Amino acid sequence: PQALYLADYTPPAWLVDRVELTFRLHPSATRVVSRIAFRPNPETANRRFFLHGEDLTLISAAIDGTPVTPDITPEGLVCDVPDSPFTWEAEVEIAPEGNTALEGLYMSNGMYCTQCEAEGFRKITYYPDRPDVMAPFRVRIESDLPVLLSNGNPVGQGEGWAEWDDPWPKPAYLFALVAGELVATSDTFTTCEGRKVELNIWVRPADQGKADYALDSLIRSMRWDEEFYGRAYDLDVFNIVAVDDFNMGAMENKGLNIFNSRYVLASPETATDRDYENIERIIAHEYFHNWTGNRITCRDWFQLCLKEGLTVFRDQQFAGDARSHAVKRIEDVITLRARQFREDNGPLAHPVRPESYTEINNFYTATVYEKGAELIGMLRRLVGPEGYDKALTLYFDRHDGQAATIEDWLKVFEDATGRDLSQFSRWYSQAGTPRLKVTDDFKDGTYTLNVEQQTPPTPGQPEKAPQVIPLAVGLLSPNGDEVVPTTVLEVTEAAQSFRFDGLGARPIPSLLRGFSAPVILERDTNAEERAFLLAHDTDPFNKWEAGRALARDVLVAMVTQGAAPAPAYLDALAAMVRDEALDPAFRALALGLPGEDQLAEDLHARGITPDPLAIHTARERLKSAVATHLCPLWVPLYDQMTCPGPYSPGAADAGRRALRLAALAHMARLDQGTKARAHFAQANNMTDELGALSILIEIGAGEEELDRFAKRWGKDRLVMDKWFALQTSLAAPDRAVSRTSSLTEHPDFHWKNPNRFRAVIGGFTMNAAGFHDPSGAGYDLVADWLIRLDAVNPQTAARMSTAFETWTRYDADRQARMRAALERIAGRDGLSRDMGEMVGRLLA
Ligand code: BAL
Ligand code: ZN
Repeated sequence: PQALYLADYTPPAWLVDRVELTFRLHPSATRVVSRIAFRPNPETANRRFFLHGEDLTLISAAIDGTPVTPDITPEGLVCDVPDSPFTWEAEVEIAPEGNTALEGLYMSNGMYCTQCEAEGFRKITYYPDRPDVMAPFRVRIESDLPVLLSNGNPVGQGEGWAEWDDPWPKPAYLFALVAGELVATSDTFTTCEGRKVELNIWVRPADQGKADYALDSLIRSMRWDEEFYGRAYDLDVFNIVAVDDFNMGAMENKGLNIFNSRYVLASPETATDRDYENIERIIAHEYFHNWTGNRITCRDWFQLCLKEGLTVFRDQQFAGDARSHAVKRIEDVITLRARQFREDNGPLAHPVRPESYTEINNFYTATVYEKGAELIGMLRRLVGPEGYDKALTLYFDRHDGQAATIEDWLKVFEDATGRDLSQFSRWYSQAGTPRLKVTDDFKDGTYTLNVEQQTPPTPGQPEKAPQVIPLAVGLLSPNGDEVVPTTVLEVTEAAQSFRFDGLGARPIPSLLRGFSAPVILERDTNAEERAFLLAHDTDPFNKWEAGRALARDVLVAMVTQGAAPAPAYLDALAAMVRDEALDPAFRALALGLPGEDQLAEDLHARGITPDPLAIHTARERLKSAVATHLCPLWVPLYDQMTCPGPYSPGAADAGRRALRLAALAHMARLDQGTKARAHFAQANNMTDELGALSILIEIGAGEEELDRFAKRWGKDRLVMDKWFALQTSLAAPDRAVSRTSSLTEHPDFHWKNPNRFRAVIGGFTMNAAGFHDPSGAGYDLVADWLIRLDAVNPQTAARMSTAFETWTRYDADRQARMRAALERIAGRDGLSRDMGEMVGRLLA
């Protein structure tokens, strides 16, 4: 397979004015008839007529009614065509029931559905399957199934057929079709432009009643996008369908979003607070794509961050408004560090806008999405909220209906604000996480911050130029007063100093407030300063960060020196837990410890080879020490954090439940799980039930409860995903491999279902000490399953190969075993392009 390069972009030779499709659905022999109006692109001289097409059986083809015989290759077809507008007609046959890759048209539990991003449409019919070819689509579906859906507005239906018309020109990746026995949860929404929109969330009949929260989230998202971005919905219908077999989280097809059912279905008994939060966020994300992605799409797949970074940023803003900005920011940064910083630090590091790829499916990454969103946040910080709003208005005005680039995006900011963004654009092209080294001086009332920036080499990028880094800083006086409120310093040089005059005493700096840039801050400091900031910082993110850094330092000392847990940390934590002025959700987060993988990364960054088992043991010891040291606090906290009234997934109750479960987790280390067992038995919602079960498993108990849970929920596939994931991710290190192996023998391990595979195998890869078992058995187990899944579903298999992306961190023995596992995958005959590219990059 050939790599593609951003630098090689050429415009399409042919443009499409209109697409008409007829689907005659059949599980093993669906016929797709296409009628497509082409015209030459006046901007190019090239007239070669190539249509993408994969795994299609061509039945017939004609140009302006005259049959033609194109040359067919595995990637598509080439045909002689006139040098003027013409109509292409073709009929192809495809077999959706045999489509286990879940790209193109496939079947899930008797339902037909599609996934076309990025390049799935070419598995449905011959077409210029590239995002810069946009056209209106009209679709006729013929099937006996009762619900027949496609993009746009319904324009007709009868016995066994339905027709849909989408007036908005769109690229083929936004095409969608669904046919099945489905029931809707419905409402209407009247837009600020006066359009009455019918909203439907379609689920299988057995799931009826579980779409209310998704519908509520959709209505709130529609309102929010009107209020904060001035964007109204533009069709008469908005349909969402929940599908059980889905590679991604969800997909923003125009007017017909298709969702992984785990991000739609919820009831208090079956979904956790985290599930509700994810549903709200992903419903919003896909809805927001209607403008940032659909009305303005990407010129080519190298520009993926144009729609994804911006849309993630928008969903983060929405969730912050709906819940708590402080808590949301902390959660987002935890995820960013766990996924994106990890990616940026290993062999898979790539720029937010990659410059080459072999399989685009491999670039739906934390870097494109989450770092992409951080870039938007930095832009907003640099130009200010008003400049941002002006730029976005210009973006929508200027590029509506177009397939745009990152250059277009930055230009609207330059034109709207007058700011030169040439240096900022490096954030899109340079991979790696910048390190910011900060030292300080204080003399004669002047405080100086000396800042150096440096970005380590990443694959293909040995040298990095300085980037523009917005560094939000506040200064506190020794008595805890804020003497300099948050100020954004712009770091643009490799080394730079910033002065603050007129200070009465040496201040305590609060740096990188709100995590104002996706960088790693390096500064020599001490536990006293961290404890001071944990107690006094007015910036909630940095308050949390101070506690996190304290915990990390304690854990590093425990792992490397066998030190006892530092009392300064335990005392600071106790004061924080007691502080009733703090949001319970914040306190719950502050009680959390850095993850084992994060600690491995921190040790590696300090030049220490991490031992996953030593990290696991230290972390367990620290949890027990916290439990003992703060012993008098847990029972009162547990009793206080009840949620009176019926279950509500809102932020306030979710925060109380989180803090209550954090108290319960510590109590379990002191009472051998007695209270957690009672909590499990009495739980009337999944957050409490699953929370108590996790606590029991973590202390090596809970087998009986696991059985009870399975008996109760055996028929609910989403709940059973949790049951599987809990066991593989939380099993004790010496039992994780055997537990996972035996779960792969379980009759309900439906490994071709991506959610179940991710629960079992993905869950195991999160169990750092289990996965990195010194025998190498964890690596072999995962490699075996990746090989097996790759043959049926390359996309999901390839994505999970990222479990190996940290292999260079570890000792020589583990490195050799991980390399051997990867080489074994690489050596398989018939390896997919997806997996071939991933293991190639991992081993490079
Ligand atoms: N576009 C793929 C799914 C998502 O990011 O919304
Ligand atoms: Zn998206």
